[in-house]
Amino acid sequence: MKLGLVGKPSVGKSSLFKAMTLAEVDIADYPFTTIDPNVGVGYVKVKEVALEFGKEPNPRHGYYLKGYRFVPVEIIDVAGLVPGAHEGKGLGNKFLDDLRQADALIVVVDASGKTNEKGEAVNSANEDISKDFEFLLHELDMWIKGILERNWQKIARLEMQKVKSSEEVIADVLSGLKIKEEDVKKALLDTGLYEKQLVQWSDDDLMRFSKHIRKLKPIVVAANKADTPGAKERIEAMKKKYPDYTIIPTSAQAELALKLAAKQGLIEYVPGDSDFKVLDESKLTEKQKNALEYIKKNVLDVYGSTGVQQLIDTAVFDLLGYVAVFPGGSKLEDKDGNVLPDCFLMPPGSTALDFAYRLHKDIGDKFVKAIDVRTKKVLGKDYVLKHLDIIEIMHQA
Ligand SMILES: Nc1nc2c(ncn2[C@@H]2O[C@H](COP(=O)(O)OP(=O)(O)OP(=O)(O)O)[C@@H](O)[C@H]2O)c(=O)[nH]1
Ligand SMILES: [Mg+2]
Repeated sequence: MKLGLVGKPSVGKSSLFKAMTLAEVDIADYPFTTIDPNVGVGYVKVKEVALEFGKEPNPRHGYYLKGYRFVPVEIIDVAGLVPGAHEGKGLGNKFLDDLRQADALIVVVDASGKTNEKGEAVNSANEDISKDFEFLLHELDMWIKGILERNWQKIARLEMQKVKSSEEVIADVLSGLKIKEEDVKKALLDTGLYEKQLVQWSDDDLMRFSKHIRKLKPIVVAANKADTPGAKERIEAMKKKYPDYTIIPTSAQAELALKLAAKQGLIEYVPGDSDFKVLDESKLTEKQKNALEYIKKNVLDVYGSTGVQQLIDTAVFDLLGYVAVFPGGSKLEDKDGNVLPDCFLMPPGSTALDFAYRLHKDIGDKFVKAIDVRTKKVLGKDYVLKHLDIIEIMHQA
């Protein structure tokens, strides 16, 4: 599972990345702070199932905290994108290739309004923050168009040879983008290009088609710097303008501060929660006290959370429709006594057999039946996995 952060320069992509991964990365108030991509591990938040059995889990990957399991997902942070990137403006758009494998994109906009389209600081806030979003969609369209154009000779040649159908040929070229053949076929039908020979396509055909393909990538919008004055109103206006997109107010800075304070043992904070608890007031410096008050007043009390955890959870569970499934047996422990050490994120529609293969190829090959550990009910290979299922796979020796 991979999520990619994109947006114009200085919106706080690296700040969100750091708040998610706690990795050391460069963050600064000038454009193009990030040049090479950052890759790290963030976590999706899942209700812990071991508690139902009166046990605390021992996760092999990720961690357990106060009733929740945090399951690893890969996060990628890239350079900033500016209008005209596909024509080489700014750092161009070639670095978007680092996001090819992303399952979903987190598009970041600057809710403070205090940066222009190049990410440079401006004095008076621009009120329409959806511009940060609109140009970016266009640049993504142009990036996909560019990939198709670069491969067009190959595409046309393969079509001429009639070895493959046009959707197969195009799906081959786009397979690096995790776009499936059936989706390519649908895009061809929807754009009315299914019957048209590829060599006959006009530039406009290619543009329309590229836009359709881009729409297949799930997008969640992070309206970052939500803690700044006037951000709430700007975010509300953008939500009104784009009711079909999931727009989440975020404060990367607040999330990072809370996570670091928790790490130092100053506060108790569960990522995604609406509040934190100061553990020992006397240990806090005046500056720390003020920072925590600022976060409570301008972020948690206004939005209900810093939004950062919600970004990941929304992308993985709501947009992508994944489910978290725990492999377990009647004892719920592995041979070393670890309680429910694993949790797997499975794509929508995954079956018990898919789960067996995910555990190990041999387990899939030798699948006999699955058991719902809670109810002890026997499940066949076609059983469709549900979120938070605990499944035991029985297989031949
Ligand atoms: N107030 C506020 N400032 C933020 C927040 N997130 C980031 N910033 C500031 O915004 C500036 C840019 O942050 P970065 O994380 O470097 O932005 P970026 O999008 O990675 O920038 P490039 O790598 O240059 O594209 C820094 O000065 C951050 O401190 C936030 O949630 N609230
Ligand atoms: Mg950056």
